[in-house]
Amino acid sequence: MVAAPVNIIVGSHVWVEHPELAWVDGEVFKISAEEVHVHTTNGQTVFPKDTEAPPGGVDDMTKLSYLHEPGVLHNLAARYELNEIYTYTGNILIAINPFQRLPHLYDTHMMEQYKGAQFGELSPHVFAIADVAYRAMINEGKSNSILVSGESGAGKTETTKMLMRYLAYLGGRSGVEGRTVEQQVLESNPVLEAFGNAKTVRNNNSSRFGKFVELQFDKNGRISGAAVRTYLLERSRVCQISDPERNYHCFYLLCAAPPEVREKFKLGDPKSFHYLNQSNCYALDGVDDTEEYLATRRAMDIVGISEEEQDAIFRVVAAILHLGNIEFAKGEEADSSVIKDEKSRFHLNTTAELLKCDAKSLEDALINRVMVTPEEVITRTLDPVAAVGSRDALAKTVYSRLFDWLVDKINSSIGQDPNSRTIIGVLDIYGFESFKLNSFEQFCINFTNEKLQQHFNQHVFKMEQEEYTKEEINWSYIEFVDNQDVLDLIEKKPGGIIALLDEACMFPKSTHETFAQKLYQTFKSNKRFIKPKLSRTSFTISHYAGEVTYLADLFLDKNKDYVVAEHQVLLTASKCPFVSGLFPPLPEESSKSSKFSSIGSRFKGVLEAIRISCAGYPTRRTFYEFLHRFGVLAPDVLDGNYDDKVACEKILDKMGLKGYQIGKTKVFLRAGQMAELDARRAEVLGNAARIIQRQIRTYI
Ligand code: AOV
Ligand code: MG
Repeated sequence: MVAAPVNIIVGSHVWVEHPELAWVDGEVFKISAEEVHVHTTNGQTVFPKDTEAPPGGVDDMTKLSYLHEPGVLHNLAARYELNEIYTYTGNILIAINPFQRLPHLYDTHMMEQYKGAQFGELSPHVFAIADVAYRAMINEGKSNSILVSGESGAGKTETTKMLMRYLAYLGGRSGVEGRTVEQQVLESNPVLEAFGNAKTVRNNNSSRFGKFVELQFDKNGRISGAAVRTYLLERSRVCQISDPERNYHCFYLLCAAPPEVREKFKLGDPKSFHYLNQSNCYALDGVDDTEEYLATRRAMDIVGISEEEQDAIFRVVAAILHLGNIEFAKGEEADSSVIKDEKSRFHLNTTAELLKCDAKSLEDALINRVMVTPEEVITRTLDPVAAVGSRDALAKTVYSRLFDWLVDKINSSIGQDPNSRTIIGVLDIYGFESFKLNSFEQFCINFTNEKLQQHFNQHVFKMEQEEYTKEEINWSYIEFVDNQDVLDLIEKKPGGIIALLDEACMFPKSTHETFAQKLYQTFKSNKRFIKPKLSRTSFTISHYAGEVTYLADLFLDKNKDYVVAEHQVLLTASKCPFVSGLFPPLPEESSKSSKFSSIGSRFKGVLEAIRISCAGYPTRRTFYEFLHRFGVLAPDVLDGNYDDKVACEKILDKMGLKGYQIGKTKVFLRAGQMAELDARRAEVLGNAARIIQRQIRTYI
């Protein structure tokens, strides 16, 4: 039998079942109508006929009789053919992006079905995962987090929204009109997506920030508050995009707003704005930006952003577009610049008007720097290149402050429940990225994913194995991919790449070349670090998900995350309270842009998880819990005065179960054994209930 990807071709590597060796690997060298001819690596020629998995595949990969990569892929492919996009691996859900709407899969009827259903009873589904978390909270008072992980475009954000919708369904007030907490939580998604998502090469709606949503529940299991935490918005996109990507959605939807709005903000064709016309992509297939503008305003209403605030938000968005159109020419003095022409002056004046600040002050803040020394105040001029840098820095600062404001506003408007004792968290990050050219943004994104991968390793693998060791049960160790060495390479203090980058940023003389040289020297013999031949400024990191080559050229600039003092002064003085509110007077700029989340996980590395869940003991109970639950299966054992461990053993024997292990304090069951015991228990309890009913009836 062959277990291989569905499409076998000549040259495919396949696994072939072998009477003694279980499986041997081989290569297909001929395919005829009835037969596949395979040369195995142990020197045989075989003609396997059948495929291993049943036509629709198995819904839980721990049920696969043999575990290897082709078998897993084959199973996923077979299910995907039938639009079965979800498959379990023990208690992990694997989702494969269908790239088409499957409305019936997420409708109210489906939600009703999964509500309270036993895990594993129905087909694998994202609702089942949310249901487990919700039940654990209701029944055991446990908080839980659901981690959604996958490469860019895999479907994390869509999955997160489904999870939130289902939790809002379970914990919401059905039939209540108006702005309920759960509605606000759900509507925060379109608002954040309008300002934090953009089209990339991999995904038309790519999240350019990480997000952790914490849903708070009251003692009745109703959603009583929520907190949204975001991580590291990609700032560079505001002023720099490459074809065929787009800037953040909000710019395009504002350019498509009703005419009176566009007039008010002096907006026109997106093609006329430098921050948008660096790419040839303006419209997205199947997306109507006018409709998106209205939908975003509606979502803002529900989230609790007032008309006035909405107006100010879009005014700032428009100001950024005008700001980007200000160009500079060389000034009369050396290394100085002036506003290039009338057109640029128009945009300068419009920017100042929209931000409600003084046009002359804006001009000064763009082209001059003031240095205060103990003796005097020196004004230094910027050349046109530096002035463009200053302009772009201002755009990025304003935009990221605006984004932070939205997050804060959503949090304060939904409100936190100080009495909530249990939460369900949902993490949705930007997925692993590897483009033709990768810069600091990809470095940060991939570092975040690397962190999540480590969390996943620790959680699923290390803890699992430690528990087996602690309980002294027999266990042959399975090597899993440990990515601690990549993390050390990146984040070790001192000596890691980020530490070296921060150091380079502090020395005025450093360039990207000296930085790259320093990396080459320091990590010469690091297995995870590769210097590409012939390159003087790029470096390759061997990530858990593959090798990625980064261009170090803009790392220094992009790492410097501080607000230029002149920009701060300019905007603090804005006559618009919204704008000045984005720039509170305290210049407490301590941040370097290396704030990363360490919560989360990721599951490409899937295979290791499957191996452990399958070979391992996915369900375990303390002796006490076990006896409490399954004592009814053998009342004689309970009466027998055995110690707990022996009593557990006797019950398991009586049930005829094999392959379980008894540790020092816990019983470890194989996959499926808990369900079997539960079924027997239900049978016994069912009988007992029937007997009681019958007795009652005879009394009546
Ligand atoms: P991501 O969040 O994982 O990428 P998304 O959740 O944005 O990916 O999914 C990308 C696109 O795939 C969506 O816009 C949908 O068109 C489609 N899609 C995903 N899941 C489903 C589903 N369950 N049903 C139907 N269509 C789906 V990134 O944020 O780029 O890492 O950074
Ligand atoms: Mg996303």
